[in-house]
Amino acid sequence: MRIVVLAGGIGGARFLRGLQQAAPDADITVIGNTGDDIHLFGLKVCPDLDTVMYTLGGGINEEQGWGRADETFHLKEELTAYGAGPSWFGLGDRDFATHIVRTQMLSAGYPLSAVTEALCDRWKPGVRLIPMSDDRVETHVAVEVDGERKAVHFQEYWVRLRASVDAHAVVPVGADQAKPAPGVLEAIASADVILFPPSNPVVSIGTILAVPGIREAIAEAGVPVVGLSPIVGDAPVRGMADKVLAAVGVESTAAAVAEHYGSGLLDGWLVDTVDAAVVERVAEAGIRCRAVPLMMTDLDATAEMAREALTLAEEVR
Ligand code: GDP
Ligand code: FO1
Ligand code: CA
Repeated sequence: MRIVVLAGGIGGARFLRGLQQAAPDADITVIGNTGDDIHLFGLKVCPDLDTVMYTLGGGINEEQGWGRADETFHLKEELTAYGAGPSWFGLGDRDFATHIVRTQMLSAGYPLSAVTEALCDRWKPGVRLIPMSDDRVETHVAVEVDGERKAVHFQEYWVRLRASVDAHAVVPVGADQAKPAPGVLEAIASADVILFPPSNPVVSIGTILAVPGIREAIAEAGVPVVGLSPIVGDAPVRGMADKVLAAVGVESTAAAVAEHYGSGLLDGWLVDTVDAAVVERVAEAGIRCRAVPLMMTDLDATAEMAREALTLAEEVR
């Protein structure tokens, strides 16, 4: 079975581990979000691609969910001593090596998709990980600070500001001109099932869908498209997704997120058992819906979520 998964960082990566356990023989292609990417100290950092690669490859800091295990921060301390910022973004020594190799290869002319493949040669994530695009896309967030309206990089909004100010707009800068990376449309066209893990609907999956051609390819693939809600009990399980959902006019509920994707894209939607009351509302929107436990507390619970998603996919096929 060929499964395509659109993934952000932590939510996507953790779900993928469960999917690998639930469907060990499946051929899984992951289309990764690159809107979170940022250039720091002359290096290209791809947080969501790295989170997937490290999580599936056994190198992730499990508690934190991003960055490397057994990490040290000597380089960051030295940079800070020179006054070279930003100091609010925690790049560790081991992680720096990834960004150095990536930047070196990009400078030599390799596209990001080829670089990601090369990095995965080391980590062996057990999936084919493709960035959504080889072209530069950078999510910016329009905010108002001290009465002044300005746009900041997504990482500045998320990590430095901790989404503490309201987001007025979320813009995937460059997306309208970006092309899907090689292999993306082919993987979608030959998929047996397409899954939206419980990733951020706006700045992870929304950004991937903003690359011209990807949304259309999914809608036209003619195979089941099933998503899992990242919103449980009217709040994100983790992080500040509610702030960016508000920016695009979507309430933070499992039903509203399903309606936001819409029946033109989604065939099936899983909500958590605490949200069982919305199953009917989602069904009325033309999306087959079921309430099952959606907390990725451990690998077995996550694998069960993946099994439920694949079962729902069979029902809508
Ligand atoms: P990021 O790029 O690291 O922010 O990760 P993603 O975009 O892939 O996923 C972020 C989303 O994962 C957040 O909105 C969380 O609500 C969601 N999430 C995290 N853990 C869980 C979980 O155990 N269950 C569900 N349903 N969602 C989760
Ligand atoms: N998240 C943080 O909250 N603080 C950090 O200092 C931070 C550093 C960082 C470095 C490398 C990397 O791959 C990810 C990092 N993240 C950090 C996570 C990342 O920015 C976020 O998880 C996502 O992009 C939010 O969607
Ligand atoms: Ca992210």
